[in-house]
Amino acid sequence: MKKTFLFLLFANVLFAQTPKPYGAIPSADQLKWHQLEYYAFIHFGPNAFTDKEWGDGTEKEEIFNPTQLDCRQWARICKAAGMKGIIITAKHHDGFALYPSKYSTHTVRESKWKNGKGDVLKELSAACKEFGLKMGIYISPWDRNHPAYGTPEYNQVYVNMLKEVTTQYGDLFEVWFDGANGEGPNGKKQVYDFPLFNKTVKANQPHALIFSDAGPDIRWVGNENGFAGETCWATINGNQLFPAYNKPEHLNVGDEHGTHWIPAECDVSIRPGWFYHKNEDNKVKTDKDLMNIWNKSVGRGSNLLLNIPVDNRGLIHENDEKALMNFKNLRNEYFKNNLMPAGSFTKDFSKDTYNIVLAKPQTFNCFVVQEDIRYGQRVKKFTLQAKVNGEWKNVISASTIGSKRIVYCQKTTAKELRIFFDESFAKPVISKVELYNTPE
Ligand code: FUL
Repeated sequence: MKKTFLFLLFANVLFAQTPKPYGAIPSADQLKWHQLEYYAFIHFGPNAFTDKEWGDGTEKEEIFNPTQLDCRQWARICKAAGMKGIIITAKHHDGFALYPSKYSTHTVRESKWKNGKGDVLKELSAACKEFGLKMGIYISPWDRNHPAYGTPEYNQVYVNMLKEVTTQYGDLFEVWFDGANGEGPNGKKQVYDFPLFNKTVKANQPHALIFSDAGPDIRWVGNENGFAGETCWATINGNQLFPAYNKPEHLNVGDEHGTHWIPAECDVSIRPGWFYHKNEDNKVKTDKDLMNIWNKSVGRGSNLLLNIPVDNRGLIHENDEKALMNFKNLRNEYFKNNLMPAGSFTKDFSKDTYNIVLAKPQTFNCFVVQEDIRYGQRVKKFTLQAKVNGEWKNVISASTIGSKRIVYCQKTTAKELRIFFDESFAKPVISKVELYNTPE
């Protein structure tokens, strides 16, 4: 009798602590990726010297000659900005490789930079290591320079280059496949062999996540403004997706009950262009613009991949650095003082309500909530209520939560709060709640 009772008690505790996963769930590497939240994109190459966004592949290699290139400066700034990694354009659509590839004659080796002895990826890899940042690679399948582009041989050329970048520069956290598929120098279009590309990445970097319009690990968010859907599911019906998938609204929102965990990543540039243009020196996004993007990317359960173009000196421009630091300070100001740190409140989590009693009344205008996504994304709609003058008032009504949700409301003062899960596919598993009084 006693034993059975103990067993039941134990089983109960176990069950309470380890809920059964609901639907598609993230892999261990995706879980780690969610925690990164914010990292840099660096677009750099001949375009920084020709003032173009899309080089046509005929640019002379000698124009690539950054006289002050300093990957340590990039890494120092990204680290100070609070970013967790850097994804660099190892090769953009113009085909120019920032490393001396054996499979191309359009690379740093043919340029004047360091008399052809330089390797940007090597320098970046060392700088990332030194500053404790992760490294990722963007390597454009579209190649407007390579003579084999548009023929079946090109897929093998591309795979060979993929092998180089995935074996020579240490661990990569992400490999970024751009969907652009235009004509090569011979006027031909390529039929990309994505299954082979994916296989190559996974063989050499089993922990790297692959980004593309169609995943398989991370999906495009469907726009280049940095905005995830107000409702945003990390789950999506992956079998419906393909490279150059033409339904951005679908990618933006995902699918409730989606069959695969393929979270959205928000890529956006700190300037209008992806590459450096002098005439955009005064068009750098402000800390407030970036905060708005933060709320609509990280604040909707996605990651923010913020592009900083490196200029023709080979440096991050002073104006971009300033904007990044102002943004870091503003984020600190917003999220420094959690009014509801662990242990400062009591909670009672019943079936569809989460009751919270604070130690003392607090004035807040921002609520941050996270689901424990190890158990899937469950909540479809929730309401935050506060007891004001003895009466429960709705202060926030929002849809999905996922890895993180940041929502704002009118300034409200209350001691008692409750979260109603209006719609949830299974009992919600909330890992964290926070409350802030932000400047706006
Ligand atoms: C797009 C490209 O065409 C742009 O040049 C840029 O690299 C952006 C991130 O992706 O598809």
